[in-house]
Amino acid sequence: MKLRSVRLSLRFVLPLALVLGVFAYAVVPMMDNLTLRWFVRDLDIRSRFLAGALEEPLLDYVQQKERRKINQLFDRAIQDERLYALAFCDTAGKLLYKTKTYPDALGCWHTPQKKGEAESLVSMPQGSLHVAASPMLQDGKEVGKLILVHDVSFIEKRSADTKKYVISLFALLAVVISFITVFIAHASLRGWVQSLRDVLRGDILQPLQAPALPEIQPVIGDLRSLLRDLNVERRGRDDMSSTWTPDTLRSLLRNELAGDEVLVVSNREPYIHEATPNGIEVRRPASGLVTAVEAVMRACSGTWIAHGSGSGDRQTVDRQNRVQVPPSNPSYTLRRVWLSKDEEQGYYYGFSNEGLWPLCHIAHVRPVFRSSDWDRYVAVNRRFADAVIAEARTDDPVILVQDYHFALLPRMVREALPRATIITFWHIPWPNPESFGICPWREELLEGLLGSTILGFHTPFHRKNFIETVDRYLETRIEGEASTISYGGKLTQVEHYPISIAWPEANASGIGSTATLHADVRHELGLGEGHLLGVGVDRMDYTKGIIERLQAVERMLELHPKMIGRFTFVQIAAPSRSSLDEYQNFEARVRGLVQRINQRFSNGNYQPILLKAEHHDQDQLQRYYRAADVCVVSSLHDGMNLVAKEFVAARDDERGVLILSQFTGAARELHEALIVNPYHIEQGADALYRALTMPADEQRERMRSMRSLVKDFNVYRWAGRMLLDAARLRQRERVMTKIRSHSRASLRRVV
Ligand code: GDG
Repeated sequence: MKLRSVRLSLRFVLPLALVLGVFAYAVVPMMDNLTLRWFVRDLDIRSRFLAGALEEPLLDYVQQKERRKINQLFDRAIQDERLYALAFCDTAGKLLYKTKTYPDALGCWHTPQKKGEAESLVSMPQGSLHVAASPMLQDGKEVGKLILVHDVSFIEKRSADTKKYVISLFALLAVVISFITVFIAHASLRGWVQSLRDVLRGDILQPLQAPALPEIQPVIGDLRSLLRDLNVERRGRDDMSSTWTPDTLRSLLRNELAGDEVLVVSNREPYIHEATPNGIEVRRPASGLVTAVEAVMRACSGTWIAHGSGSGDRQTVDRQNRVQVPPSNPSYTLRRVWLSKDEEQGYYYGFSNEGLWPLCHIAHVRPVFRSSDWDRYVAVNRRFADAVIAEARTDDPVILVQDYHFALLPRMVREALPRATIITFWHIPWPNPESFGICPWREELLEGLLGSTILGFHTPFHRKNFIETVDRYLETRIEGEASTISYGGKLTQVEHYPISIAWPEANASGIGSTATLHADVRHELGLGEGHLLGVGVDRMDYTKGIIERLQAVERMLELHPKMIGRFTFVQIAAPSRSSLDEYQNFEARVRGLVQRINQRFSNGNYQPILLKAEHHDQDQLQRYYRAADVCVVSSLHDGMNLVAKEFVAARDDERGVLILSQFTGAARELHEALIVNPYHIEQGADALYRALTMPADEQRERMRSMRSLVKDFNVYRWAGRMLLDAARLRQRERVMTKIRSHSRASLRRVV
């Protein structure tokens, strides 16, 4: 790398040095000539001055013919280091007096016809001399001339010195210019490369904290669309079909998986029946996993096995603990598993949410691991594995295992159903090997997961972390290129499948047009029609960056006081894991912060933050998404984040701005969101202000691009890609089984 830079620099430095060299070659003689002329002119003046000074005593002595005194006068005069010799001639041209140093060859020096300073120079064996003759006048009449000879060797010396200095100066100049230019070129190149890298990574914050270089701006749009096309093309090749719908998924199951049965296992159930004074009510949980997998199950039928957590759940199941869902239009079976309070406490709250959840998210909350929780985790994984095995009607079902609650289940099921295709999807980030190493049962968890046929993560980064973790803690064979891990003779394919949502059908929401919603929602909140509205939708969870988001709102109001009274932020925070201390403390902090900010900026009825810490139904969420000017997703760490995609999908008016944390999986796809580092409060505040003042055209352009991506890369494609990969592996497995049984049969015949 260094050698390359040196070579690149030389490619620039050498031509520059050459140009400057040629320049110096032409300039130096010119300079030489010029300085010579200056010196000659100086000597001419000097000679005239000396002649003037000597004239009076000299003429006196000449008149008195005082040869001795004349010699003394001349000798004193040539004490001057540059005056080399003197002579006096009469008007007849006879040399009367001279110093010993005077060259005879000069005689009475006849000034050349064409007078020029350079012509007063003569070359003598003793060196170059400057000769000047000054007429000596007495009473206005010329009585002779004084010839002054100067030694000019010092001029040659100075000229040589000048030459040396000029050449050195040019050389130095060449070096300095080269270095400055090379340095600037390198710095700009690095800036360019960094900007391009940011675009490729999707980290482009422009023009927030780290704006892309202005020179590169025009390239960014092209680059993005090129990347998008590349992505579409690459994924399109894999997916067979470019538009994925429930029908595509159904036909995939029919054609590629021969109608094989599909079983889903997750902790959270898609429909919770609650016993209320008004009878049994159905509730949809606030869960990204449920949002995604439910859409797939509606398309595929099959059985979903989950924890029956609702107070009315037992009353709604049959004797096999099954109920057909969705209640309004049953299309698949929900099989409930019951857990005791103890089991739920240890497996769900304890090991899963006090241990694995903080372990996998970088949110600076320390994981807690207790042996008793681990025991419950093992036992509940066993309970669910047994339920899966019991539900399977064939020996090779397709089983979709969801999330970190069931890391041990894949191996447990594999032992009972070796031919099953087990697809495990890890919905949260996977940490680096050091972080994961904190878990006292790390080897067991990894072994459990490697019971899967396919193991999926949202991003290539999480997949890489997983492979490195396995490499660190287990003896396995890893094929990096194929992304497979071979453990105990079984192969697991590790892939990334970015999850998404079901694209809403046109006019399916039935909640009215964006224009009417805009006014209605503001009216319900007691806000004026033109009031600016921001929204955040999350579970009340410390990984979602709710505190940082509220701090950004506060900072924005500080920096732009004109927004006070004009802007309100609605934070919807569905209760989650609220029996855990960490979550209770977090909620108390959120409430305290909201109160403080509201006290600071409230005015009459105006409050800048409206905290709605309760569960909302999907229609209510859609209303907020569609009425808001900006949606803020500021997770400190998030596997994907579906709220970002839901907001984009809801905006069929192509308006509204998405502010998205760079630490979400979604930020790798939604490049046209305003990407922020949620820890940087000023950056969040700037993004908020920028979103609220963004021109409609820019909103439309960004929104249109994100909508086309989410529409194409929907949840059916997510499931479809995993099922296609599973189908390919099953196909291969079948061929291998046939080959094996053929070769066994041939062997038997031979024996
Ligand atoms: C995990 C990963 C990954 C929210 N409040 C209510 C409500 N919600 C819905 C939203 C959205 C979902 O919950 C939240 O999804 P996220 O993706 O943000 O987050 P997690 O629940 O943490 O999910 C995450 C996801 O799994 C999928 O793989 O994206 O990274 O952490 O759909 O609309 N839904 C209802 N009422 C609410 O009050 N009905």
